[in-house]
Amino acid sequence: MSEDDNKYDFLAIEKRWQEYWEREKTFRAEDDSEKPKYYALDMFPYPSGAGLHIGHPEGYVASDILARYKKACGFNVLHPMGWDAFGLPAEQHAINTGTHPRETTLKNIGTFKRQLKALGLSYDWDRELSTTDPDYVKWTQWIFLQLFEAGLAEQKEVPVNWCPALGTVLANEEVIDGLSERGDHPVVRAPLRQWVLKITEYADKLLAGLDGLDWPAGTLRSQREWIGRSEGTSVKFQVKGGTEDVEVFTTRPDTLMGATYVVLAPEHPLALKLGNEDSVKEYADAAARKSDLDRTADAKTKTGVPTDSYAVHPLTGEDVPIWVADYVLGAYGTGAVMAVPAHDTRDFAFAEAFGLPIVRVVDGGDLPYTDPGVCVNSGEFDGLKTGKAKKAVTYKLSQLERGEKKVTYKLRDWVFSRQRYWGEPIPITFPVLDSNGAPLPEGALDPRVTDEGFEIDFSKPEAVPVDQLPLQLPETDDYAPGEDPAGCLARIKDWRFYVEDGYWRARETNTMPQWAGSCWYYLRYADNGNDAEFISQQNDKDWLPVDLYVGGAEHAVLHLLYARFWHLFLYDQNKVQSPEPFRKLVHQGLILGADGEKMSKSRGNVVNPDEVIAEHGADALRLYEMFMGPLEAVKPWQTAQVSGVVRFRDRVFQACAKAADVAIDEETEVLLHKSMRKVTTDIDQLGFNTAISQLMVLSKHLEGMKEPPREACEKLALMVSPFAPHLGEECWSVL
Ligand code: ANZ
Repeated sequence: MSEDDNKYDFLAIEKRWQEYWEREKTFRAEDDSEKPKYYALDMFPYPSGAGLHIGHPEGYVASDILARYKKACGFNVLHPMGWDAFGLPAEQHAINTGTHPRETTLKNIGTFKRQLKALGLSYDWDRELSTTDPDYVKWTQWIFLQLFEAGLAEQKEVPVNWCPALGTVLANEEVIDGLSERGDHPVVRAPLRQWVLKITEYADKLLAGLDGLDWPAGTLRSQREWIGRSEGTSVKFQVKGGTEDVEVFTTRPDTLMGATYVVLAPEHPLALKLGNEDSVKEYADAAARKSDLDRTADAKTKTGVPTDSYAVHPLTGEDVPIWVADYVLGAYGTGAVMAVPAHDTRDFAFAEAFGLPIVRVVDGGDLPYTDPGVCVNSGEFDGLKTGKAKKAVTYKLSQLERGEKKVTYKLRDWVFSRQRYWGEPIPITFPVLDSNGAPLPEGALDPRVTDEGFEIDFSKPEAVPVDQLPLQLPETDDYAPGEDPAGCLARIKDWRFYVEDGYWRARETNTMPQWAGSCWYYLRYADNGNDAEFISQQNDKDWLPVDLYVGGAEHAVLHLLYARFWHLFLYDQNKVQSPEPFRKLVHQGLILGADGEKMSKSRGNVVNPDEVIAEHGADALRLYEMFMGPLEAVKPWQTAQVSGVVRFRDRVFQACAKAADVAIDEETEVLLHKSMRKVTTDIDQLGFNTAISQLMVLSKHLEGMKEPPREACEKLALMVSPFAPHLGEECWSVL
């Protein structure tokens, strides 16, 4: 054999096997199989214009290794891929270039798909889906309607940051001193009619469900903190000389005797009714422009204004002043606190700043003393330890009808409306009324051509009938947001207004957020193409829950909480049979540039997967990304090390190419069995870098032999296959 014959021609070999797998549908998942199932899921990508980046393959290869390994072990494997394809960038691109977002999206999907195929991932492409497919949108809308009918989707006036110039609602982080971060346009805090999903009704279930999950500890913690269940006591302070009560929420009722003032959030309904209104109003307006994070940061100097009123202490009957301050949040607890400066850090800073009294009621170290201890200066409660005192004070308050046990959550209901084009239309319609408030008959006037003489009755939302789903987006070239807070669809009047049974009706013009489509895609893969149901009972039972879910830690809360919420809801409705969708979850670590910094165009440290594949091959890219370090670790790209895995690949091939029918010697046999044990246990634990190290040792040994025993080479090829599948196939066929 000449040198050249021996050279591993990865470009031709990889292409050949990829074509083979596609032609043979090697990775088709079988419905109704006798085999045990394994469902390996990737977080599906947003098909951006930039194409695949080097971080994508890391998670995809990891789940692919498990999928291929389980298949080899006799499992019926479901390993699908799809596209999270609604969202802002395609719409922004449309506004800038006039290209319809659907066109951009299709083009980008084409690029992504080509790139993923070049990696040799074992997807069942027959199950591919895009959240923008009409057939998928239909069921996303259907699930929304299930929520609507169960009373979990409702309209609410929600104060939002509305920027008329940009024609959109902005997040708190996008507003700086009342101006939009982008473009410096004025932003007003205005109540807007929004669709809200009542995820708070699922707070306890979402919390309880976390206990049984094999998820990263940090992600479980993030979800628990996000839900933020807090047990405490609500206490009513009567406003002196009035009939109103200020109700506060406290986790330390044992410190009630040390409450020396009461603080209302600037948004509190009583804030502008207790005197000193001008200052309070000015203060509240300024607070409305700050983020909650800024307001509550411990390090911030505390600001506030006094009202002219006092509250009556429920136990002592003493007067305590009522203040307004923005370190108290309007949307948490009751939006008011009893301030105990001796034992709470923020209250202490505030009392110091404004000269308010500080009374110690828990024995212990320096003030503020925030640990538990024993009650002092607390009358009948003196001598009680914190735990007992909490109960005793709460009991006393309940006797006086001035308080009770209370649980609060940090979790807020989910604002589900977007005033955008490129999303699923919310499948709801409303009656149109004439100027007398009666249903507007066809022929009276045409709401498509005039803006006057009629009104939409938002108080009577009605579901679009299921047989009319999907409710599709209208075709338009006018995607730009505008001055109408109802969103850009409100301008497309031929779509918005229609006649039914002789009367005009109006469609909802808000669309769903991008989160909607990613809430249930893993269900659809298991029964893609089912026209009659979003998933059949049988396929749900056969495939769900997902056995392994791999994706970025940036989704620790929102996506992973929203998806769990929809799934738990569907479970309660008897539509799915498992309460939790994702049994095991793993986050791949970020891949940094060679300089140890986050990859970015401006730094010039971006590695392009297409180039790596062209130069070294897909197997080399796969092996390198798995060999860089533990899957979850953050790690820098080091191009020089790619040649190390290339040498390994070539060595495996050389060994197999010269395999001989000779009896296996003892040294080789011991090493082989040790390797089999290590590689299989490592794969089960997703310890891919150490599995590859072991395979390197084995391949070096075999390649160093004059006549490597065929039996050992076959095992090597099998073990290498999940990591470097083209190599595995090639070796197997050579053997
Ligand atoms: C009196 C007190 C005394 C408190 C003390 C703490 C220590 P978590 O654990 O996060 O639930 N609080 C209540 N509502 C608030 C709001 N809307 N904005 C800001 N702070 C609020 O925190 C509960 C505690 O946070 C409550 O207990 C209250 O302060 C404060 F020695 O009440 B505490």
